[in-house]
Amino acid sequence: MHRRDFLKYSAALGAFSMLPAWGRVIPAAKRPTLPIPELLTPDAQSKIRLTAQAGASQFNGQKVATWGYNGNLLGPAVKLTSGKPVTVEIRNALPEETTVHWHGVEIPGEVDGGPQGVIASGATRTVSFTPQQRAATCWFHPHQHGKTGHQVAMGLAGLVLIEDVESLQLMLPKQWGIDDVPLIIQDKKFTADGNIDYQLDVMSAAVGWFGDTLLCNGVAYPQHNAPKGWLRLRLLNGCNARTLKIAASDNRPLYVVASDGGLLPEPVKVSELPLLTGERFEVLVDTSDSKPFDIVTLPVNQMGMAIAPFDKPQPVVRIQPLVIPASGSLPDTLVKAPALPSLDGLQARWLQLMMDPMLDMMGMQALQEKYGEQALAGHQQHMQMMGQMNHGHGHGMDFHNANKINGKAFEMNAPAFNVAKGQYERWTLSGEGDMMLHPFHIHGTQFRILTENGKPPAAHRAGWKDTVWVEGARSEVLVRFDHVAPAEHAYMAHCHLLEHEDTGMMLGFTVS
Ligand SMILES: [Cu+2]
Repeated sequence: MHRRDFLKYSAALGAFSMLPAWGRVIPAAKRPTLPIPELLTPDAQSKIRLTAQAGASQFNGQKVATWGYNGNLLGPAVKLTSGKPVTVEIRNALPEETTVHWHGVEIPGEVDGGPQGVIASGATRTVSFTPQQRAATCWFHPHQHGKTGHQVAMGLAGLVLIEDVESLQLMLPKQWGIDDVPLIIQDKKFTADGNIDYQLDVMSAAVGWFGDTLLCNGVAYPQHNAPKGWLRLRLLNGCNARTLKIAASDNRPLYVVASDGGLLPEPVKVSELPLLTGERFEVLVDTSDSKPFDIVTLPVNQMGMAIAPFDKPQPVVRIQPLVIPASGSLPDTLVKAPALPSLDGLQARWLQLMMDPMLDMMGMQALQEKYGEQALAGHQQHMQMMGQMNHGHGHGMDFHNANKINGKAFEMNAPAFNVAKGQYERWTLSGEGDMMLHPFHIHGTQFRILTENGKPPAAHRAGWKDTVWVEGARSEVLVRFDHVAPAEHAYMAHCHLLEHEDTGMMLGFTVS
């Protein structure tokens, strides 16, 4: 047991020590304990220190080189309060350049940590900002252009928890690591010599990088012992490319209380909860029947992602209810949802997401050669069609710039357009033309989804969001930017399938 876990358990046991002996925790013998990221709050000077560093972690008894913030893998959960300023000192102790992007946090482009916010190896960058938004579970991760996929795969990711008055007044479970539990879910694969087996190549540029091992907070299939009652899970899909479909192994319902940008008007009961890469949802689960169960991810119909073992449900974490009762509850209503403004006369923008058809075909061929027919997840016809279209073309295709928006691969120094600060705009994100999944993310805003891949959004996706599903059809979002972003620190709009992003499916835009 790590010292941190021990402290956590001591604290939990301390709180429960009034209970009779039969109420005490009986630790599971074999399964690893779910590690809980340390809460990092601003100090008396409103300061937080993060160091991106190289280290090592153990997987399957093997030592593997990993990267983390303030540790070997992943990072702390940075807890901020809406309206309170914070200064973050970011030291880069990695052997290469990196950036730290505050995903979902509405702050000026200058401090947003996009690909222009480079921190050289050995250097420190200090950013100050004041989150003004609603309570939400956000996250931070690298955004180094062309390297984001690799740096995230190496382990760089941490949570940002924003609190506000409203969220504190609700009776939701709030005991960090006890009944308010983060689940950072990622897939990885390893080389025999103890490294994370990452490639950015034609195959991953087309379908994304994926692994064969599922990790939850950095360990495979851990266990969490939870007080009996309402358990709050803060889910983050931190995978590079893999869509998750979260469920309880015994089909007990999940009550979604928050999406990317904050609390929903009321809980939404679901039995399955798909999460695109980069997305967060907070769910409450009732454990009052005292029966243990697993949180699992079910197979998804995404190219490359049904390869074994992901052709079957994969356990994420075992939940073992304790005898002691939990203190939180599931409120009937959460927060007031502001009505959508009138959509008449809004500035409209069209972002056409495009994959070079040659990359599309070559990527699928590579996938089929390596993993067989089933890896295509029913897209065989599409591949044959692409093959006919591309016959004799595509020699010298540069996969590093083969993913595009509106016909252009990402250009660092050429923002695509300027948005007027504080004005609503209606953006259409079109995936028409290829059959690939594009989880699309926009910096500097929490938006509302008007239509999602040609349909009205599901109830739990109709609140505050920063990532939207685009897959062969159109999605429309209502965006507004309340901070400025100059050309030197433009905001990004991009596919959050990290290998699509790294190979060009991203544009910068300014706000003034
Ligand atoms: Cu994409």
